[in-house]
Amino acid sequence: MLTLYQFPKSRSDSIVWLLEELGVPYETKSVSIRRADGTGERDPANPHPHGKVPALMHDGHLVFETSAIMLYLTDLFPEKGLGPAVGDPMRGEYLSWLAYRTGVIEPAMLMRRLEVKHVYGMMGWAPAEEVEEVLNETLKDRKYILGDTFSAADISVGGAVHYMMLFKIMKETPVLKDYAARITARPAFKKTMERNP
Ligand SMILES: N[C@@H](CCC(=O)N[C@@H](CS)C(=O)NCC(=O)O)C(=O)O
Repeated sequence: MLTLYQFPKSRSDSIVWLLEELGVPYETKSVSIRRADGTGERDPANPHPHGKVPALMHDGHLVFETSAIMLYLTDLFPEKGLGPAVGDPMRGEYLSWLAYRTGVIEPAMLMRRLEVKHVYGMMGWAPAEEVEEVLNETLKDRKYILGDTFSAADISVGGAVHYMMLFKIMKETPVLKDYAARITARPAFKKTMERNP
């Protein structure tokens, strides 16, 4: 059994979206988390080592960190075609974009929001403007982040693009707007929004 520890309208929605895309049986357990406004607290029922969401339990084994959970699930259900398998020429790009969401996009955009100055050679990510440039350049001739085929990397990167434009942290451009509209029009995204309104 797959059990997702979640909190509505948080990063765990990406995993709900992926599970809906996969169309596999799963259960969710809603837990409390610490919030930016100082409310909320760690939930002893949450197995995540930092009390964060998402956390996934699969037959008694814990998986945490959004990118790891996404890779775990697309590898677990290769027949669903939501992530290139080992040996596929697109596997490397797939892993890169999965890692890029949490390792580059998120820190760059949060630093912009918090007005923290970027320091090259020290920070393991690029400044927000450079990240926007890379995303716009990559997506200008591509329907999805890997090309013509939708994958979990679109939930990862595209989900971040969608929410960060919505919250005005990322600059809206026609390329990114079209991309976000394309992926959020998917039935699995709509189902996720219905589950966690
Ligand atoms: N790097 C983690 C980040 C997870 C995370 O920070 N989740 C937030 C919700 S969006 C959370 O649980 N915050 C509560 C806390 O920091 O204790 C991942 O990608 O899974």
